[in-house]
Amino acid sequence: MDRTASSPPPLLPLGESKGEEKKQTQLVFDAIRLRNESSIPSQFIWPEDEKPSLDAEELQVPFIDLQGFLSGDAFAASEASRLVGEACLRHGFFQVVNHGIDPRLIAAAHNYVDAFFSLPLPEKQRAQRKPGESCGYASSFTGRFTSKLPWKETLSFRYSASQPVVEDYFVDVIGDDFRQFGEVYQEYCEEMNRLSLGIMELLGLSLGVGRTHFREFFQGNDSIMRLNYYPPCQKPDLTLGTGPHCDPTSLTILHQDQVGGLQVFVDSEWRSISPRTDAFVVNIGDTFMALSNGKFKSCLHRAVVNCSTARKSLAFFLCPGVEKVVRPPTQLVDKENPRQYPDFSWSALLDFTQKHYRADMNTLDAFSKWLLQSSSAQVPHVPIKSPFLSSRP
Ligand SMILES: O=C(O)CCC(=O)C(=O)O
Repeated sequence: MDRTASSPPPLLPLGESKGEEKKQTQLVFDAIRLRNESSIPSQFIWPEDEKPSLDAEELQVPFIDLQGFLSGDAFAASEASRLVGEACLRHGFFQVVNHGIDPRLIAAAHNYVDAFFSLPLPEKQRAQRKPGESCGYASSFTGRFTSKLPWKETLSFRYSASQPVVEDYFVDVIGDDFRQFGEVYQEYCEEMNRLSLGIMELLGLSLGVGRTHFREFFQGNDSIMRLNYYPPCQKPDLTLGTGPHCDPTSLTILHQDQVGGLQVFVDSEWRSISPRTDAFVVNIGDTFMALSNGKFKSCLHRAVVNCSTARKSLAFFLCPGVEKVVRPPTQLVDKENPRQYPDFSWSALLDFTQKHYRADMNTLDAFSKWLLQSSSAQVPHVPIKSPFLSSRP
């Protein structure tokens, strides 16, 4: 759609700083208009070597049937943990089916994504994410970065295993009319919490540290839920919906709608993971990679967009409680397997990714280096005999 005199440009100058030499203009990604534009603003055009392949081959990841495990069958638990372990040693991605989450709840969560993102921009901006914060509404990352911008809008909010903060968030920040949104996402997050603690049992079994170790570690988790909305783009071969990154969090449970767009970097190639309504895509994040002493992989992934259909995904990011020290269990550390990363708190890593570093495939190494350089006096002493900085897959 060509812009007309009466329709303002989708990238609106929000404000200008009165610098002596140069003006700085902040942009807004107004998806409702941009989705039909035949050319896209340069800030959304990715460099040649990062441009997407829209026809990536399928990545064969295991489908873990959780039914037996969830009903207490010990053999099913050991089989599921074996498959989970194999996937996590290789790339850290697998899918779960028969997970016990009501499909009506998943459908409702997707419907509310549509409802929220089709609101006029000023309404969505009631929840505008502030600089340095990890929660709120973000129309692309125009306020934070000036290049390689993602073609998406997101709404992120906190989930706490101890308080109904999701419900409160919608009412307090967006308004009383959004109470039902809050109720649905509160319930959805509670189910994600339950599922992720179950998966923590499988991860504990597959790492040989027992069923309860990681479950207990994440019992009082302080997690993040993100709603992703990718509008159509008339130049999908030039941009990315979500740029390549490893999740800094511990475990991600993703539900994608039927459109498709998730890609994972495995064996030096981008591969896609096609949607399946009855499955959740699960992946290890950097914090769990540190908890496993580098054994289980946090893998680079991204999302591509298309020219005809908006895509939605629901991402629950399990994170430790704020006071927790991230340190692998003693069984995973010995002479042959020295410590790979220093102790850290999740809040320090979150702060690093919000204020100092744009998450990519090297976040954990960069963070470890930064921790050691900038605050060695404050980091709890960890006796290690090897360099922290491992070479990443
Ligand atoms: O939408 C997707 O498929 C991926 C989303 C993602 O990687 C993220 O939200 O961090």
